[in-house]
Amino acid sequence: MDAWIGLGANLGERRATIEAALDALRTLPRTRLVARSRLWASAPVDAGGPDYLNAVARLDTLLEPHALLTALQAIEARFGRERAYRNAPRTLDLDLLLAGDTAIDTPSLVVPHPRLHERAFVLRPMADIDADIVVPGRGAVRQWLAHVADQRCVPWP
Ligand code: PH2
Ligand code: MG
Ligand code: MG
Repeated sequence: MDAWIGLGANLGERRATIEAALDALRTLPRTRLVARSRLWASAPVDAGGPDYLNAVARLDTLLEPHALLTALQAIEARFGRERAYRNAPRTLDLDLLLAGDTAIDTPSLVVPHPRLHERAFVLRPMADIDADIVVPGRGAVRQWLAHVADQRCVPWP
């Protein structure tokens, strides 16, 4: 399965956390990290607190989506993720954005991520890897980029 993961952090040592989380993704069982984006600095969307660093990783995995989600949550916990309230500032957020061309709608997991096509901090890193990737039901990432041009989200050196 071609799985896309969004990474975000807006508390603590953001860059070190994202890089360590990418290493954690590399060590998942039956999984290969195929590509990663640059780091992007972004203003919080629908949330408060400090600016985020965001990135996206593309995995080739034999894990099924719910098993992958469980593995992502274990990595978040390892990096001290707390869930104080919805969209609270966080040390690490790992979101399953796409799981191949499948659509999943369960209480614990909705894929494609329902807001990914509205968010520059997801679309721009995805476009680093492949702007022609199709979000099932939405179309290619490339065509959504223009809709989020007003969102502050810049490459982080
Ligand atoms: N994540 C959110 C809410 N808002 N804003 C930015 N810039 N980056 C994020 O990763 C982010 C957000 C919920 O997970
Ligand atoms: Mg998120
Ligand atoms: Mg999340």
